[in-house]
Amino acid sequence: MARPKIALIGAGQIGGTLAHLAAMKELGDVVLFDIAEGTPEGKSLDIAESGPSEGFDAKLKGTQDYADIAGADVCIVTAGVPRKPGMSRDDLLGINLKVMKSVGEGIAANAPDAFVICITNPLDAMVWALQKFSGLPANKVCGMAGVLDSARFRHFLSLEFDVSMKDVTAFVLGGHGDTMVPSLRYSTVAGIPLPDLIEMGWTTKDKMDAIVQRTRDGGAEIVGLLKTGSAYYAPATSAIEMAEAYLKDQKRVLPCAAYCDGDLGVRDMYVGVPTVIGAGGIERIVNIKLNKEEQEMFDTSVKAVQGLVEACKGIDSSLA
Ligand code: A3D
Repeated sequence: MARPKIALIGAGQIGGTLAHLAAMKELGDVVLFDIAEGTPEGKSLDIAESGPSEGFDAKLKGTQDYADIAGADVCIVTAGVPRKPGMSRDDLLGINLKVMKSVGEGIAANAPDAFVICITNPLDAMVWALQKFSGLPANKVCGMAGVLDSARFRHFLSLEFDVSMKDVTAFVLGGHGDTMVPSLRYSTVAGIPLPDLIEMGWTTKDKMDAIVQRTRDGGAEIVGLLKTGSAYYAPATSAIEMAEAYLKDQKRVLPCAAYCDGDLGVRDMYVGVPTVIGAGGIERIVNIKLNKEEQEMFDTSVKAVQGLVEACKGIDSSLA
């Protein structure tokens, strides 16, 4: 059986890391696409030359030609610009919307059967626009944010409790922005919900609130440290987790930006919700019950995403 084909649209910091991870995990052959001449070719060759030492079997190709992504099983989109210190994700909207139009057309023409994972910010609005521009079925187009935001939350919780990150589960819902909703009730250590751990004296509500805020600011914390761009190792790892769930039909339960049309009360929008990812793409949205406080936070987050979607419609009339 032929190896799966993974197309990475954007060969910058995240794109290069995605290519390295996909090859090392032998998820398939990798095509790295970018408009910057030489970058995808150079990164592909460099990663291919790590193959003999690592011992993986995967072909890598760098290109500026969309024809090379033909028949891709998975497309992961990072094309666009990242933020710099002082910028919010929303400041990227105008420029990255134009990029989504060309990427959507390129995918529609060459890889219409692919499972598409968008990472470009502002995430929830960009994945919404990418699905519209590409015309691919909504269950085959999703955005990576929840896995990363939850991983950040899990990491901080594991430090607080001094336990393995493997035993910490967490859910972050809503839009991938300052209003995201890290849920205490649905986050656990080995199945014990965080509110119970507060009652057990393992931690305090104040400490949990501080960790929730650090999670919300997780992207900005790294932008502030790097100064020249945004995070890329953990974002790439998170998207690879989603791609692997699709390629291996793992039926993983992962939070991601999925198309909601009535789910959790959201209409015609992409927003972070728990999903099941398998060979059918986004196979199911898990319609969890939110309490009053969570629902208010979720609604605020959805409103923020709605504002960005309306801004997209204002910029590109074909989306209206
Ligand atoms: P960067 O290293 O700048 O790579 C972006 C690449 O896109 C560059 O190589 C560009 O040449 C290329 N590019 C620009 N326009 C096009 C185009 N029209 N077609 C093809 N390629 C193009 O950025 P990065 O890899 O650090 O980040 C990529 C995106 O991911 C940014 O928008 C970030 O804001 C976003 N990001 C999202 C998350 C989430 O959790 C959602 C996390 C981190 C970064």
